[in-house]
Amino acid sequence: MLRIRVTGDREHSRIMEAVSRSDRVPGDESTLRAAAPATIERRSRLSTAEFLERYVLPQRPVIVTDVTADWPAMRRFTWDFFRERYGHIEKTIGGRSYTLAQAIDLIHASSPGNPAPYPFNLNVETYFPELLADLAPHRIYGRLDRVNHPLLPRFFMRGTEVYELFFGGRGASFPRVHYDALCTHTSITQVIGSKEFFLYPPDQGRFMYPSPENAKTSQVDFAHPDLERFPMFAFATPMVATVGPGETIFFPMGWWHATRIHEPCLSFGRVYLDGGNWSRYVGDVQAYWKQGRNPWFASVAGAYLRGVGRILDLRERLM
Ligand SMILES: O=C(O)CCC(=O)C(=O)O
Ligand SMILES: [Fe+2]
Repeated sequence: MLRIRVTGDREHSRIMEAVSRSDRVPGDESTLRAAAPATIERRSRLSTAEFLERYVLPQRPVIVTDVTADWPAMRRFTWDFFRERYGHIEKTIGGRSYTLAQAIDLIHASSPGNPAPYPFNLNVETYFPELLADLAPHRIYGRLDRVNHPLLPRFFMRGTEVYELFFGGRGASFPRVHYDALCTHTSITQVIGSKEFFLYPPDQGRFMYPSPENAKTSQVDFAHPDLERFPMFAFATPMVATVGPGETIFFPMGWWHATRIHEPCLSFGRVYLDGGNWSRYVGDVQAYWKQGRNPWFASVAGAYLRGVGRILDLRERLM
């Protein structure tokens, strides 16, 4: 997680200019050009069958506008609600510690020239488990809610957060294009304000210059791409969408993404597992435990999770 400063629309135009240059590449290089960006569909009153068939199975992103129709959070969650009840919670960003109350003040004063620290993200189960009931019911990206299945104790999700709240202000950005840890599918719901998303399909990983420390994170500074150092990034072609209050964006495993914020913004993120990302997830869990120098547990966990995967596949086939 990193923090950058964004200087607004000028930078956006630079990115877009770089992107449009990819349309003018002659000769052989034209094969590098990414497919023309489709728009992300916006749907409501979507049946489970259509959701699975049109978005989950083919691993296409979608914005669903009515997941939150019955969420108490949409009425209850205000800046004052968090300032009064949870203002004391502290988080360190960029080496400095802020309380949530301070962050909320900074969020309201935030501007592209002086953005509030971001991401100010807090794990819901750790800091406010009592709020999960306000952030429900969910639409599950998959047939079963595998992340919460009794066969999958929470420690198998170590290496990611399952439920998170993100507090951000105008001009802030999630700066590094990345795809999510443990190869999860992800949804982000706007509870207050809107957020702009830049999504790149998995095959555009070849333009991303993954960092040597973390292959899921691009080295390119998204808001100020250094195209001399990272020329292929000019070929990356994002799908861009602004997700508004009450809307939820779902994006599948492996989709690279970054965000920009244009107004005080509170988002709720959560992750999903299903048959489509299970084997990548199991590989990542093993890598996580190996990195923690626990190779014995890594192989036991791998064998266990592969077995769980087979049981859940079967269970889902019978649904
Ligand atoms: O909501 C955002 O700003 C992006 C969050 C994100 O991509 C992440 O936490 O992995
Ligand atoms: Fe992410």
